[in-house]
Formats: sequence, structure tokens, C-alpha cells
Amino acid sequence: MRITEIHLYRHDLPVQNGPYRMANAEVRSLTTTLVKLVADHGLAGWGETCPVGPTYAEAHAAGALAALQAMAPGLIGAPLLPLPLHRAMDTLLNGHNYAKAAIDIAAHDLVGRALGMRVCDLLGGALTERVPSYYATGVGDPDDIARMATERQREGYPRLQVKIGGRDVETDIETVKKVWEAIGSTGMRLAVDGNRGLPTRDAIRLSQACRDIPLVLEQPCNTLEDLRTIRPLIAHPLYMDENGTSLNTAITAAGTGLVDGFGMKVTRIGGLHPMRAFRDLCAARNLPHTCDDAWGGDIINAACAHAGATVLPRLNEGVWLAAPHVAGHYDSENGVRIEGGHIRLPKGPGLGIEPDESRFGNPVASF
Ligand code: 0XW
Ligand code: MG
Repeated sequence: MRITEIHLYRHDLPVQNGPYRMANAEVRSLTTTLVKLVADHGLAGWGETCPVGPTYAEAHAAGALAALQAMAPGLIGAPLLPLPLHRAMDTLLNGHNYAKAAIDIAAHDLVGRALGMRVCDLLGGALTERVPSYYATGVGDPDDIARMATERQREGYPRLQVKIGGRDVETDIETVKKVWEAIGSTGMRLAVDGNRGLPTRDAIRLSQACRDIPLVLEQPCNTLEDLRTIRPLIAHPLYMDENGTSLNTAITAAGTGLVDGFGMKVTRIGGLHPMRAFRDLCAARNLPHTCDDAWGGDIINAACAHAGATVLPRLNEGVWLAAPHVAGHYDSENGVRIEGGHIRLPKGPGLGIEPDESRFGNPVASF
């Protein structure tokens, strides 16, 4: 199985009821990049990568397209199996995991279709058909966020992530306390995500002020050094998200006891093949984690859901999807949906998504 054609598409995803606000980003519309790989036997597979704006992570939409265009000519004729494919990509471009991930996802889709297997089975096998999700609020007014928390809990979400940062820490503390008043008795789990936006001073202040609330503190500050500084001074488990840029950083964070878990993005770590290794190293260290991505449509959503279905249930912090903020589906029948706070795993081979290509227009580049 070798790659014979690569087609790249750009597609806009306006944010429903936007903007979506995080400590370092306010997004109204996102540009997603889609990859269609065609193999020598004629089958095709799809991949996707969609940074949530240019300031969330070291990734941006134009960068994804440029990196894919730089690699694509050298990938014609490359083998589709993940190990040689990653090797081929690494000989063409250093880094740029979030672009390589789109090729990796498309290859998994294609190999799954060729073998008649779902991607979750290629990743070792699904442990559930009903994958837990979690809801992430934006940064907002404390009373509004508490109301939203109650609504999502009633919908069936097992976990809530409250966004903080980029403003006065006392408002963040008020938000966390009001949310806990709303959901504390329900069993819903709580993460508080600073998206790199808090000075160490404010992360320590918030954690101390909320010490009786059993939350996890996700990526409150910007750097690894900041996380090391606050680690002994906070009252809560610490999760890494944006700093987990590769298997290498994840291994160091897990191996040195810097963190108690991760918010992990499939594209940030380079795709489903490295995500599988990450999942297994977390299991070896008994560390919980999510299987998300930053944004995107049905293709990335299916990739995250397949990966999330293979995580040990006791370590599974859920699969976040942008679906509640995105209108419509690439595949109106099999498109990935959250129902009752959970995702039903697609049934078909590969990712289980048959995208309606006409939605994407002509490819912006073909090789
Ligand atoms: C909540 N998310 C999964 C969605 C946004 O892309 C940010 C991200 C996070 O946890 O940082
Ligand atoms: Mg996060």
C-alpha cells in the first residue's frame, strides 16, 4: 500500500454562538485543513488539522497548509503504514507535528478501509462504544458559567472544564466557587484550565483559595519552569496540556512526576501513531488523560473518538469535540455527535466517516 495522490483542502468553520474565549485567544471562525490520500489500490483516506487560532499553541492554519505542501511531493510513493510513513515525513520536515498528524490520520483511515477494520481496532481495540466526552466553557461571567455547568451536567456530561485566565484572578476564583456550588453534589468531575494565561502568583492564589474543591488544574501557566515552580505550592493535581508538544516532553513530565495527568491533543503529538504510544506510557504510569484536539470537524472528531475509545476507562478523562460549536457535518449520516455527554463510536471501517467532498470545494493543492 503506497501513496499515489495527495489532495489538500481548506474549509472554514464559523464558531456557532461565538466568539469562543480562552485566556490567550478569542476565536470567531477557524480554518481547517483537510488531507485526502489516495493509495495504489484506489482507496482514499481523510485527515484533518485545525489549530484553534494562531495564539493557542505554536500552530496556525497557514502553517499547517505550508508544511503539508512542503512534504507532499516527497510522500508520493511512500508506504502507508504508520512507522515508515512517519519516518518518511521526518526525513522531509523537522517538527510540525500538527501538520504531520493530518497525514497520519488519513493513513490510518485508509489502512482501516483497506483491511475492513475500524481505526480503534488498528490502535489496539475499543474498550467502549460509548466514549465519555467533557464540556469546556469559555472564559465568562461567573453566574453564566455556573448556569452553563448545571445545564451540561443535566445533559449527561460526566466532566466539565472551566476556562479561566487573562483577567483578574478574583473573578476566576468566584467562577470556580460558583460552578462548584452548582455541580459539587452531582458527581460531575471538574477541571480548571488556565490555557497558559496565569502568572505563577495567580495560579497559587487560585489553588489555595479553592483548596476544598476537588478540581484538577490544567496548564495554568505558560512554561515548564512555571509548572515546576507552582507544583509544590498548589493544593490540586496538575495536568499538562499545551506544554505537551511531543512524546519526549510527555515522557519527561510523566517520568519526573511533574504532572498528575494530561490534556492531550492528537494533532499536537503528531497523530494517532504517537497518540497510541502516549496512551500506553500514561497507562504504565497510571496517569489519566484526555484524547482531544484543538478544533475541527468530523474527521478530527472521529480520530479523537477512536483514540479515546482505547483508553482504560479509569484513566479516561474524555474526548472533547468542537462539535457543539460547529454547524453541520461533513457526513450527514455518520458525522460524530455528542449525545448525553457521550460519543457513539462510528461503525464503518477506517474512521467511519464518508465526507461529502463537495463541501470543501476544489483542492488548494494536489500532488
Ligand atoms: C478545551 N479544549 C480541548 C478546546 C480548545 O481547543 C482548548 C482545549 C484545551 O483544553 O485547552
Ligand atoms: Mg487545556
